[in-house]
Amino acid sequence: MSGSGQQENSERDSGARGWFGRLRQGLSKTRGGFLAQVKGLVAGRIDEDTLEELEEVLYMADMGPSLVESLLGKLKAGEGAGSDPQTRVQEIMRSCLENPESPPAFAPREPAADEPRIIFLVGVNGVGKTTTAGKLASRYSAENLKVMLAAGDTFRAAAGEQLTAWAERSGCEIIRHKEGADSSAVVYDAVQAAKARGADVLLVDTAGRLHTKHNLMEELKKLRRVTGRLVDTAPHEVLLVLDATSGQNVLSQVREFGPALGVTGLVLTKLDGTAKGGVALGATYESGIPIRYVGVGEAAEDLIDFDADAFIEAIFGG
Ligand SMILES: Nc1nc2c(ncn2[C@@H]2O[C@H](COP(=O)(O)OP(=O)(O)O)[C@@H](O)[C@H]2O)c(=O)[nH]1
Ligand SMILES: [Mg+2]
Repeated sequence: MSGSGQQENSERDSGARGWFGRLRQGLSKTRGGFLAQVKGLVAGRIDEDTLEELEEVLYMADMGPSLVESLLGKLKAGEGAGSDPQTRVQEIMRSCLENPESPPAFAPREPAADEPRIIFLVGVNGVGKTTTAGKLASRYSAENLKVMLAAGDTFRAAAGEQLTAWAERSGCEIIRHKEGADSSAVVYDAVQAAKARGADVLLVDTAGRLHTKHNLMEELKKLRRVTGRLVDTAPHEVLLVLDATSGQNVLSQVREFGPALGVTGLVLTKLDGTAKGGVALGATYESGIPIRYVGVGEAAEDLIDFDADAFIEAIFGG
């Protein structure tokens, strides 16, 4: 599985079709939106007025209070004062991401050699869980890994159909029950099947809406327990999927789901649809949970490994 998320450098630079080209394209609204303002502001000298305006722009960009305060604090303290202002802001942003406000509470785990890697996709309705599960299935299949999908969202019939379409596209097996079935039964069957058939990866799609939010959380916790009973190191990764176009809600979803569900990584989707892609940075800074992937479109190849340097370069770069 070593190759799972590793993007080759050669792929990076293959023009608009390389992953960096798609990332840049996906972030074009952000680059043209608030970051154009940031660049304009820091083009000259950074003085009191600039700092005030910068604070406003960063807040408007949904970067979240923690990251904004930390950035401004470092600027005020004169960090990187020797470099040109834009480089300073970029460098400070990079160092904030390397040193988040809090350390991550949960780390991904490694499966034993003969066990499947089990990855949960969680998050509220419509953020892109099913799509991300499908994109990951095609990516892993392309690496010649044996992939299975579990249709854990039994609440909506469409979710199962959507996941089936992805399974067909990537040629992997899907475990799916009828609409309204108990999702822990689906997950139980899927984990058993993945073990029995020697799958390398099992991707578990889950529901984002139940009758109440409390029910949703309890159900997701139950899925974790069921899985852990069958494979004690599992789930190996819990990915919280977040819709970058939903602004400040991103930060509140991270606060709510992160600790309750043992989230090990964030996926920021729909960056192609927002000028406020900076929310991704605020979410990871505040929670300490690393961003694993970003989504910049609906196609299978529009899921890109997160790399802080590349991300910052793609939003600031000329
Ligand atoms: N533009 C864009 N659309 C996306 C992205 N990820 C998901 N979507 C779309 O968002 C909608 C909801 O996605 P879905 O996977 O069904 O969300 P779920 O309810 O969390 O499972 C679908 O129309 C997806 O095609 C992305 O990165 N970019
Ligand atoms: Mg879904």
